[in-house]
Amino acid sequence: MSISRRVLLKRGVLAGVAGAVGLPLGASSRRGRRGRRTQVSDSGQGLLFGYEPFTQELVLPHVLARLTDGDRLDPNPGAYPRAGGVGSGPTTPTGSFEDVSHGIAPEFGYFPDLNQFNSGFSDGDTHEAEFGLVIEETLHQFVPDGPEVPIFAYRDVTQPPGSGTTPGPTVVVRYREPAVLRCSNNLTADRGTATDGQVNSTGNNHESSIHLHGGHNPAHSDGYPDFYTLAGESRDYWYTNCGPQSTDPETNFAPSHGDNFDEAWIPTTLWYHDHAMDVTGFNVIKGLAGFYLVVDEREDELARRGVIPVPGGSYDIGLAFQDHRFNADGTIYYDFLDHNGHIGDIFTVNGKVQPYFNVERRKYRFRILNASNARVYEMRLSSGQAMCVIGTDSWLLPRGIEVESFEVSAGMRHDVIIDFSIYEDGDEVFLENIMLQTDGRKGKKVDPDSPTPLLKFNVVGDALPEPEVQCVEGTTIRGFAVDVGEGVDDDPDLPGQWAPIREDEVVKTRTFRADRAMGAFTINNRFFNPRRADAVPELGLGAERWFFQNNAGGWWHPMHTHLEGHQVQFVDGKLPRPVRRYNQDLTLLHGGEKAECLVKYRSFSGPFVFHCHTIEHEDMRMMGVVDPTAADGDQEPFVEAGPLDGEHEIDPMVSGVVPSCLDLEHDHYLYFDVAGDLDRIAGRGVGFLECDFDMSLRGNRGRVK
Ligand SMILES: [Cu+2]
Repeated sequence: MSISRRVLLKRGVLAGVAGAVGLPLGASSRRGRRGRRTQVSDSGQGLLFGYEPFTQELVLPHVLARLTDGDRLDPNPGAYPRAGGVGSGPTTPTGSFEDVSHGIAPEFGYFPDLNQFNSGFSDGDTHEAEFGLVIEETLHQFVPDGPEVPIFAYRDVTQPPGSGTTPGPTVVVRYREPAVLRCSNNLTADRGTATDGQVNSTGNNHESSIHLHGGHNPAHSDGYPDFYTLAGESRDYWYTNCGPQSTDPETNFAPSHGDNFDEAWIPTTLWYHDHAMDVTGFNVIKGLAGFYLVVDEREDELARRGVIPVPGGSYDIGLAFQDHRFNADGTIYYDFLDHNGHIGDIFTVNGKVQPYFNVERRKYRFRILNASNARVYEMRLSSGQAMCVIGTDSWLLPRGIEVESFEVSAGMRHDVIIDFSIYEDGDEVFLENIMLQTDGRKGKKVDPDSPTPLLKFNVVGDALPEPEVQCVEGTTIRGFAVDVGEGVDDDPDLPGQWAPIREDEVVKTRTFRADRAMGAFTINNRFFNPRRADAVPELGLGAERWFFQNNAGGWWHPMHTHLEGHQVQFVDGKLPRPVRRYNQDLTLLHGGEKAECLVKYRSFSGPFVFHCHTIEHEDMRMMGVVDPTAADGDQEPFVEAGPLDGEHEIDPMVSGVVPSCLDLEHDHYLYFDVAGDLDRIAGRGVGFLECDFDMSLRGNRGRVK
């Protein structure tokens, strides 16, 4: 399957052919109106299966098991790099296996004080938790009594083959509790067929690369698009579960602990999903996504005080929204040639078509994730009741903000409190979408009169004697570390206050234009090239001002930054919506918009990507590479940088690999090195090598490396 897009890229793009057009969408967004019996799919190929909306219950993903004594990862993920020792920074490869230390990045040396537990769980206290995920094909029912549909799923390694789910198991960790997650790709090759009872209908080897969206992790744990976990192999991902190293004493607000971490960026609601080059859209729509929650002391305390429900408890619910199309045989429809973006007419929540959820008459927290490939939702409650937003993307807000609706583009999260105590026993409320959209280009318009209900809440039971969750508009969540005109945190002893990136920290300005060429998508008129850095910030030096500009009105582009989130200052000179004025890792550019963002690159050298999160745009090359690099001291601060300032080639030795490690890694089905990746990619015939994508054929813009 992955070949289609590549063949198309080589033929269509390079020949200057505009993107092919997929099958027309037969259904409007009005399909599936509540209360009516509906044929929920046609996907342009005839009616498929009947389903009465809101007759199946919402399914909650289970929590991924922590591996404990007796079933720990084998082989051991490793320890600190030996050559430099703890705290010494990156090491020079010495030629021994220990240089790489499976699962533990060489860059770990930058993070001597990261682990707040240091329990002795691992050698050198490199990590405090181990997890295992298997990528496999499983059968899934989107509707009761419906066809059993092959999907790609993440499976808890402690569970039997074939039990993978979409979304995958939810990972729950503590702040500053580093973890190793070993991902094994059973799609399919040797492993897929070797596992008893495994469903395996694809016949193809599928590459994967897990990205922890919102995580602050070393480059080779970040899910770089071609740092693959190939079929039949495994990769260790070392997750810091920490914020960035602080570079500024004014915003390093750490009253109680965490001496040198920027607690304004303690992450909360993350998600993991596939990010493999060219095939991310296919892998995600097939099911490869899951929640990843980081809990810190402030959240604990907020729960103790009854401000929010207990994190991860019965009233803290993850909701992953997708839109699907299905083929006539019930399988998932995906058109590799629809470069506008995959749009479906079947709406799922946590992998089930239009489910219901029974709620008590109390406040709930919902972590709403747009896991769709290209759809933009404007979410609201059918009752007109406001929701209290307490977080956007990976971070909690300083204070609760009530809204009647919110816009959520592909990849975004909104963390909201909904109060069901105002309803009576037996009431029904729908979470619904009022953004009309018929293709992947963009939303057509917000139409309050044409809602598509996505999830039904059945309110049941008696009213509670008094509210046990207090959060309302204005309630302090993270609080403000400094007074930005809204006061300061009234509870400064709690960690993790929000702080702005300040103008006087800005040392460089870059502009990234989202545009289009030869039927594919570009940034600054260039296609993604995993071996070319498009921006090279000095690691840990101040902040940068990044303009994301949508050059045309035909497509919307939600721009996503890896490693670090950003703070939007203005969109076309105006303040963004109130809920999107703090920390976020996605900024949606509507037609023609220009967003001014401040961002810092800290802790880890690259390469990392930034890209459009409409996944088909991303797969069609709308990505750039940012490679934060240790300052060499000779760059002038406060300069207006060209957009391609510092462009350079990615060093194939960037992750500290040494060639003699490769055989050992191969024997253990473990690898995460750039050079090894390239060898394997070449051997397997996957991925784009430089020669596959001859930029000189583009003709008119030069700058060819
Ligand atoms: Cu886009």
